[in-house]
Amino acid sequence: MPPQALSLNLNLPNLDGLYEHSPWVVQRTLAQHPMGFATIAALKFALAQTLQAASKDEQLALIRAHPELAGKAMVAKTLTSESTHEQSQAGLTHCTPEEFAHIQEMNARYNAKFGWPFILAVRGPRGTGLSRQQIMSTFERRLKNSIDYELAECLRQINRIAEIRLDDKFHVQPTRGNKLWDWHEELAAFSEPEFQAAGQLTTTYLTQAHLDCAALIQKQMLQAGFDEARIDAVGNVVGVYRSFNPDAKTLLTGSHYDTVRNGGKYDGRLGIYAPMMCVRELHQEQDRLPFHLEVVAFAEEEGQRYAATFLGSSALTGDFNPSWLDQQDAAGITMQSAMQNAGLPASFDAITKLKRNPSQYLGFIEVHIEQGPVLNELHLPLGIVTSINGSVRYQCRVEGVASHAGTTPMLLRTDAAAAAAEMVLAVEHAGKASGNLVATVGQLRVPNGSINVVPGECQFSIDLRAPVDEARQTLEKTITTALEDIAQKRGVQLTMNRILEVAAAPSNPIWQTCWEEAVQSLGLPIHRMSSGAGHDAMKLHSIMPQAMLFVRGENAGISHNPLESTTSHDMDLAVQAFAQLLKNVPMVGLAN
Ligand code: HGY
Ligand code: MN
Ligand code: MN
Repeated sequence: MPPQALSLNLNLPNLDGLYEHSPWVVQRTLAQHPMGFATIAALKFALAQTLQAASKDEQLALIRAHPELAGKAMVAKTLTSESTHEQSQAGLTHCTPEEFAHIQEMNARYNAKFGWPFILAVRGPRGTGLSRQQIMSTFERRLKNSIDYELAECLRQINRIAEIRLDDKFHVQPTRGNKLWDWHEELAAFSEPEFQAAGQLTTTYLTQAHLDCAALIQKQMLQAGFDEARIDAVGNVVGVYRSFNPDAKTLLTGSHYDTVRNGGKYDGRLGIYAPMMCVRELHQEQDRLPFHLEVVAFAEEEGQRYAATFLGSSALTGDFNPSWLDQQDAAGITMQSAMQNAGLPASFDAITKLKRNPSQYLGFIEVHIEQGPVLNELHLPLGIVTSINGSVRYQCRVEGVASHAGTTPMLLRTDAAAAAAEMVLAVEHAGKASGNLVATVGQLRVPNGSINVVPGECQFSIDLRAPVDEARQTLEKTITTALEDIAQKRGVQLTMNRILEVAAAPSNPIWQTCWEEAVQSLGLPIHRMSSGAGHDAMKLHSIMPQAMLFVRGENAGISHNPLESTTSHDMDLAVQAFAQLLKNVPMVGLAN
């Protein structure tokens, strides 16, 4: 089905003041698009492209046209009306003397290092304004960046400032994205105690924080108008919005709500909330789809508490490994007892009943933050996933001989940690030599190590990823051979326990096209890209067609990090794309 041609009839308001003291950005953009624009998103992307294509001198002149935060222009009251509004809304006109002095000092350091003023969209990713504390901590953090990174980040911030100013000019608000933002904030309130105390987000499988998340998502689903929302035998939260046709097939969607330790608020969760928002709107309009919509908040994808990655989606595909029930966490608690404590059946028999019958499903679609820098660099809010890289994970153990650090001569040692260190570098070297594959040692520890003992044991993890399985298998062979040679040379014992292997998952062409047409309907270009991160979609891939939509991340797309972020505008566009896809499904004959 060819995407319907969009009419380029967006009525433009006065766009003066969009880019600080720099009308050329708007003028050049309008001159390059004499036919006009279909949507505000299309206009924003064109403006960002003008900035991207401008000369470095023009980019620097634009950056230097911006006032410092709480700087001389504010004191002298010579800010533009837009900047006055923005800086006062962020409370920068009410700094304490200490805050004012701290900001001045940072302005001086920043200018000395970069040669231009620090630029930050102080109205923030939600559009309601960052606190002074958030502004100052961002300022300190960005002072550590490289020149090139900061130049790109300042241009990103300038586009973000323009994006929010456009809302004012068009009298629009990203209402869906704002609501999604608030849902994420509510969910992020639950974190495991020691992390909560440090202001960090960690919700690993079946901890109290994790159970609180499940209960909240279930409540939010019912409030949004789902016909049912239940917690299943592995802790997935399953919401169903039934079709007007009781015999219809089901479209499956969702993502995970568990997090890595000290993780971000949007990894997984955006893929739950975007479809939930669509159901909320369908329900408000008393509208029903020609297919059932099943939204699953998967209980476990990250494999943090137990080495049972994709546990939630594995239950749906019939891949739940019964041996996982006997796995112990760091405190020696088995998964089965954690399930019992959570009031779950805790039996393999009950879990096997969760397997979905693929013949009743149209497919699986997932929205996820990109977790990388690509969309950020392209100034694109949405991307189309063409394939999810396959991955393999190992837990490795090196056994040497513990001995006295003071009396054991260097040449008589069998040092497990030194051997592991050489192995870690071998993993890195093989990854670098592989081209576009990645190899990571994310965990490295000397169990019960002492400062005055030559380590007798050292444990580390390995995570390998590749878009093509054969390439990953070659890298795997290279690495295992290299590590065995090191073990041999050093006289240590190496055990490598493979704990995960997931094949690369190419997107289903029809569902990928559904995403592409949905994105095009927003007036945005299509950018196709593979996923370096693993997702639940790669598990569902084994039993039904799947395709994913990526959403741009803030802070150059950083993820598995508290800096992980997106904006309410980008989340709003993800919801719009999802809603459009739901409309397109019947047209591509998938809903019969
Ligand atoms: O590791 C991954 O790619 C995913 O975030 N679990
Ligand atoms: Mn993740
Ligand atoms: Mn994820």
